[in-house]
Amino acid sequence: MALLPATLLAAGAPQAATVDRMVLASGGAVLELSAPASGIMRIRMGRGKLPEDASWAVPAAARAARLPLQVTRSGETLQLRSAGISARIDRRTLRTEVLDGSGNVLLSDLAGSAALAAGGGFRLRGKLAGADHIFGLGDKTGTFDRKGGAYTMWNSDAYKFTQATDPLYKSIPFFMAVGDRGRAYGLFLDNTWRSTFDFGKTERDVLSISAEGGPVDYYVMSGPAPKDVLQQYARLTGTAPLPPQWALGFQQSKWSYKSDAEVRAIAQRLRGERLPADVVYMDIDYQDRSRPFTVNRKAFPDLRQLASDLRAQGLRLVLITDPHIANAPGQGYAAYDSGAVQDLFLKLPGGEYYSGDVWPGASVFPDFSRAKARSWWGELYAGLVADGVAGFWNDMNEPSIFNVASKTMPLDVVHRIESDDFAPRTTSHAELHNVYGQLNSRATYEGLSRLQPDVRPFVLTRATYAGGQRYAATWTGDNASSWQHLKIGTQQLLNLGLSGFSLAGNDVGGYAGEHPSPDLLTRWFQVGAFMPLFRAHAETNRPDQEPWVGDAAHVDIRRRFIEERYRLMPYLYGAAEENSRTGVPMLRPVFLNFPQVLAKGDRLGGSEDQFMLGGDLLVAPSPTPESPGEYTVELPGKGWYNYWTGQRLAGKGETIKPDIAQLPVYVRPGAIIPKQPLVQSTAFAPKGPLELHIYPGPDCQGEIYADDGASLAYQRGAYLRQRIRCEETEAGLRVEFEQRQGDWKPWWNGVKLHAYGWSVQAVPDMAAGSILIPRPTHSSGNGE
Ligand code: MIG
Repeated sequence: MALLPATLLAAGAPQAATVDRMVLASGGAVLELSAPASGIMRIRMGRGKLPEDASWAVPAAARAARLPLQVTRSGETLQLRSAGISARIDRRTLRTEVLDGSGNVLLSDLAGSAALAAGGGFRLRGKLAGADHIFGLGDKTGTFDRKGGAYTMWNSDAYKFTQATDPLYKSIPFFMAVGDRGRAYGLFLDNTWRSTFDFGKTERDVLSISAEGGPVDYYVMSGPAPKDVLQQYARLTGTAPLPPQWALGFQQSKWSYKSDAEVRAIAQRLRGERLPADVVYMDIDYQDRSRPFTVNRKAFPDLRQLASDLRAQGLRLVLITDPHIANAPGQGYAAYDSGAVQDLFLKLPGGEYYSGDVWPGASVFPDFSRAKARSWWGELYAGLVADGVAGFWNDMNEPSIFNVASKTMPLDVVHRIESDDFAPRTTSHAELHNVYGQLNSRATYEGLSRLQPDVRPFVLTRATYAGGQRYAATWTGDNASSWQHLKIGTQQLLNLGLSGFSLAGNDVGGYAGEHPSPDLLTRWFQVGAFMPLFRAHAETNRPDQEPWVGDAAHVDIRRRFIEERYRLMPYLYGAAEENSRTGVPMLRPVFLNFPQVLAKGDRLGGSEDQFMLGGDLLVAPSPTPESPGEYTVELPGKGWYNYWTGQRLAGKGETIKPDIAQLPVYVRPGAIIPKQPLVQSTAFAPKGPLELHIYPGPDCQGEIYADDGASLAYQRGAYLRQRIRCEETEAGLRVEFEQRQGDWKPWWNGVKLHAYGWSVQAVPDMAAGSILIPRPTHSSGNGE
């Protein structure tokens, strides 16, 4: 083991040394520190030896990188400095302190060797210095700010969860601590076992992280801005791939559209009502006896024809495929037979299959931690893909099991790890439980990529683990049709976005419980139209909940909001592309774009109910959405614009009197937002010019990104990226088009510039260079 250079440890040797990692042993424990990237310190510890260096979240290449560590010693304290981050370790106790690049302590007193419990497991304890707010941990409910709370990681089917339910479906053991002055750091514990995070709940200002087993293997990220932490986390766990553009369209789901005729009727109605939409989902009832990878041919005699007829209407099909395979030997059930032949299902310690009850009845479960099982699973999609099914939905992958108190499989079910850079071994469900859903969605994603190498896969998963954003979009599971859920859904998605998962949504209208009132459904459509994943879904045996339900006035409002989303598609798509490159989520709390709002204290600058879509749009639903009472919107500065009227606000906010037809949305002064003519589906090319909505103000700039929306041709240069800037001058408003990148030829025919407070102008294209919009002669208008 490469220990610290002996010279440095020798008594009275104060000299410095440079190493690529530092390993220290004391009290039976071995500790290792390394810096895989600028601003990131990785800390591992084990009893007698270090834990295995392998991960389901952090790919090998990201772990292998090592920046130099500069080591100095004073007395028993070793100081390690790397780019943007440093650490101090007590040689005797292995207690560690992590500091940022300027020497500010981020985490102090991280328990050293004493953290390791005798029987496996550990409890890390540290002081939450300057951590005024805590965010992350995925879509857990509780409170938006996790400070003062305690949370458990254990993927659970949480039907009709509430604000008090924990754990939920996902385990994303990553959080970000943010101080009142906007300085942030992050911590990611890469451990898949059941773990808990206590943010000062049990002991004030003390962070306590414990796990029942598995490695002490965590990363501290030094920011300093919240966005920097997200980029550091993305550097470790990856970013989401660029989604197909249709995934940003409106998606209509229901448990279940049960027949060919019913699916066609839904498509017909969407088009007949002129409700733009891109996707119709088919839930479990399309299958033969709920068996994954079968189709009930009585109800769906010709899936291929159905998919192609829908496609002609601009609609794509997404089908559910649960991980439970009916335990049906000798019945000609191909998914079972092919998996059994290759011996890919999970077993009990005695060697027989583990069989659990789920929708198909007795079921067996693929061993997704074997690369071989994942590639077999991926092949199961061949038939559905050939039929023209566009995307897949991986549900129940916590995994969820019926009729048992634990709601999942026994902890002694045996998994095999044969994958990535793990040493091959068997292990128990206790280790693999929290990563089962992530590996299921990985198998789906990689399978689809192999089946159609030049098509961007779309996978929606319910359960996942850190890093799962590389494979699938997600939703928050079985919410209820209540005002409370409409409200907490926003904070769930904000925290998901701060945990690596950008493309996410809540079931619009609510999934379970009482049928939503017309007002609740309308409000949900309004908010959903500004969320990254916009999918309406509801439980079985409930009255219809599609956007056309209710009186014409409500339907009109919902239509208007869905339409607005389609007009904003170039902006939305740009935000998705930015996420795929940088890890900064599409949906953002206000403080992510404007960290200074945190200085206002507990209200988080309105971040909890307000949210931003991309860098420029701020949406401000009522903090009490059911109430007709007035509320105040505070904006992160002066001169913001009303998105709907284009009028500039005089102050830093306004008082809103709720009106069911309206949802307040504001635009950052200095924004340039690309929009397009209305289409009924992203499958149809818009007709007319691209619109650039220019909202003059400081730092005036925007970007347009476009490509074919579906293939990987953008990776070979078939895209368009162009930055646009504006500046108010004596002579007028100067609009500057930078040089474009990429050689994609976009759909538009000319460009229309809407400069608010100035005028509307058409230009033939966005040739590099600048144009001048003259000062308006009268100073009223809003540009429209
Ligand atoms: O036991 O497939 O969260 O969206 O409609 C319920 C049926 C199983 C749970 C999912 C929900 C889906 C439902 N599923």
